[in-house]
Amino acid sequence: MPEQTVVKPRTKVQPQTLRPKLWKVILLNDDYTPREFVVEVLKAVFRMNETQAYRVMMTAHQKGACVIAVFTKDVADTKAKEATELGKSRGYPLYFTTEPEE
Ligand code: TYC
Repeated sequence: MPEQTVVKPRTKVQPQTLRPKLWKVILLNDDYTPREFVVEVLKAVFRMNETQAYRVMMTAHQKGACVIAVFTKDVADTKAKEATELGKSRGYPLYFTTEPEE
């Protein structure tokens, strides 16, 4: 039997990532969408109660934007799209965006 050289690959072991990166869903202010409609969308898509939804809406209204919550990327993208579409279906420029958490 011929001699065999076994070459062991030198692999660098990466520490396992325990948590997937989370993404923020951000509500942006605009001048046209009615306040009450923003509140209804927040309640429907993000399962907020009236008080939470009103606070988030007012923060975006006064500061220009408000972080709503964090999710995995898929869920954040889906919810942002769904909420933006609800506004669009009523002719409003309501806009939700996503960005990775630090
Ligand atoms: N600025 C809007 C108005 O005065 C209300 C509004 C609040 C719209 C928050 C979007 O993300 C928003 N009718």
